[in-house]
Amino acid sequence: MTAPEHISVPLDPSPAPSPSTPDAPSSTVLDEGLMTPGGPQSGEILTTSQGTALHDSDHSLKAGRRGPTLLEDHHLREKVMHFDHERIPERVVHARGAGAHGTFTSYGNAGEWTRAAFLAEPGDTPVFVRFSTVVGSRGSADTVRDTRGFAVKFYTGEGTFDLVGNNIPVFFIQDGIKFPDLIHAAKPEPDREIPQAQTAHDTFWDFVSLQPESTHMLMWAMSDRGIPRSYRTMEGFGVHTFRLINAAGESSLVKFHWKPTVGIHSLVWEESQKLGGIDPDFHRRDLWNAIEAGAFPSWDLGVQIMPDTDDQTFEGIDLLDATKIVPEELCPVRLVGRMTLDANPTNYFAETEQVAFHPGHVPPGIDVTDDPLLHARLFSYIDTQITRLGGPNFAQLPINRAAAPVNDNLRDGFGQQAIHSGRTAYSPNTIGGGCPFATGDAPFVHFPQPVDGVKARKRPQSFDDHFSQATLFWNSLTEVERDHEVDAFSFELSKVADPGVVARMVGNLANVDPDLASSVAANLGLVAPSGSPEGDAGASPALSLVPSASGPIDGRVVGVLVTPGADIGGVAALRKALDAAGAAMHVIAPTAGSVKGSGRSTLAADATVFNSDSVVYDALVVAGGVAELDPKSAMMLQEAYRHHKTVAAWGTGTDALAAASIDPTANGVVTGDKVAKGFTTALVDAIGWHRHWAR
Ligand code: HDE
Repeated sequence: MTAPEHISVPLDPSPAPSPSTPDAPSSTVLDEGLMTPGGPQSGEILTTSQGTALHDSDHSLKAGRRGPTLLEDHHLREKVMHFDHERIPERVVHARGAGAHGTFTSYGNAGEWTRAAFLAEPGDTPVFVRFSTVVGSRGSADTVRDTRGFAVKFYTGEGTFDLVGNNIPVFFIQDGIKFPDLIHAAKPEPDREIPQAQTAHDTFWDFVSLQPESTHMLMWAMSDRGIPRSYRTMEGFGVHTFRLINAAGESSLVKFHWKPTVGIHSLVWEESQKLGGIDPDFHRRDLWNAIEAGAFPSWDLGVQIMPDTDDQTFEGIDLLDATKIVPEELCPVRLVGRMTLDANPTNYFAETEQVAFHPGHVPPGIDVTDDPLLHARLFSYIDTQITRLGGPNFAQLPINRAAAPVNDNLRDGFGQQAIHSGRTAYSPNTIGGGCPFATGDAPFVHFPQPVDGVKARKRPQSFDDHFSQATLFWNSLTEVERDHEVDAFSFELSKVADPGVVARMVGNLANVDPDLASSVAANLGLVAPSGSPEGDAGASPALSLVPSASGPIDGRVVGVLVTPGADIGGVAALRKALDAAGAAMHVIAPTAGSVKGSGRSTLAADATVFNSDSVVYDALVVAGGVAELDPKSAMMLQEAYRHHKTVAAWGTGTDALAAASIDPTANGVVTGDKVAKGFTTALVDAIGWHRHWAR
């Protein structure tokens, strides 16, 4: 897979003027030599970093075969020195992530609201996306209950736009000054460094129970949204309200949404916990494999457009309060383009690790609002890169380079890659012919918003409503989703040792909904507290994840259990049908290698019963010809069934279902005599429902 052209190929250096030319214009010339032949990875010969060919890199230079090692071994010292410094500090939040390249295709219908050409006009813009968890460290498991980062870098022709969002549309706090407190509370407790990548511990719930503004976000985090099936099946949100400016200079307020084209799907809690051990890379692997298989993940970009009024509210909702959504039923999400991810990174470190996002990277036509959470972010993101990427020149790293021409008068510093030419790195100047100068056809101009106020550490009164949208969220869930919500709160709070913290939190839940609070209290062996939830908070059906129809199954993985004697023709036909539907199929055999099937042919195993588990599959099928399954396979079927997944069998495989006590007539259980069209159609349809909650 190759990266978009502007990333794999160095930017075109402007012709370097001769240093003797007195009025040579200053310009940024990135060092071509680092990327092309002659750079760090060219030719077939192993060399030192200085290009000296080596004859041996396996033995240190010693005085005699048994040593000692000699200090003069410059190759040994360089090799170990470089290795010692291979790691850079991980991100303080969102440390664990996975990235991919792709393209954003604009529908060209947003010109009414924004002059940003990549949205206003039809056309393609290269993107790099990094998905992440928030709390865990770089090596933590993918499937933990957490918010997911959804950060998109658009390499637009008018400058880079970073949409640095999450898979949850609200946040825990309203003011960025509390972010260090929130993260300190969520991270492992500082004396024991426990627990990793978990919020189920005292300090997190201590903090959030004291911050009722967190309640709405907690409702989302404890819902199925906190344990997505895949990065490919998550929504994304810009969270804050941003501003769009059109060619006439008019401003609208906007909330950004990413809608996955394959639907929004989640794991069940038991799966997510098991996957943490069985495949900690589950989401990273899923993204990588889907792209390699050509099941390119895609999302529609949607905007909710609201008038930029003096009070910046919409239908009574304060648009500067990041703990609030604007329900889609009140303001429609209009689709303005589609993003498709079609290339995996070439090198994880160079791309996924070194990518540096910043909510302040906005091109002309997009601007920020006064959301106090956003304002702290506008400081934080480039500040953090100084520690993480070792200096101020991170914009020159290949993955961070703008697609638009750069001529910035920024000079020197650690990690400088450019060989700047000319004498003038300042403006205005005459010696450099006046270049570079500030203007251009469509420069970035901050929206001239009037500002007036008295300095105070206070928040607006409209930020005081902490529960009504938490209640709205609860009202919008189906029964099964409410059960999951209760289970999640119960699990997390059951891990909190301090009874005062638990009581305070359950007390907050009583202000959301009495059933929620009493169910959680009952699970925790507590008396249900009373609260004062809002009577008419309403509901937003768009917030429920339970689908109303079967959806696409692109990138899904179906396991087929076989034993010697399996119906190999049927397996081949099934593979063809699933392939046509965009899904992958893995043959799970008793041993590695191949299995002898019916007749004389053999079947290659993709996985074995002993190296796989039901939780890594979206559906399990027992092949015809299978007489009896071993206990582990039977357990896998039962587990898939318990997790509400599709299970299926054809021919004698149906006996194996019965032997595993699975009712062949139950919802989401597909059976047939052979792999005919009726069987494969029913199977694809059943998988498209994702889960069968009715059973
Ligand atoms: Fe971040 N956040 N954040 N954040 N955030 C970082 O930036 C920060 C917030 C988000 O894949 C850091 O480069 C503050 C909200 C994502 O590289 C850091 C505040 C939202 C990513 C930082 C917030 C996000 C980050 C860590 C409160 C959703 C990963 C390394 C004011 C809209 C980006 C880095 C990637 C990363 C600070 C709150 C999303 C420390 C101070 C709200 C997706 O700068």
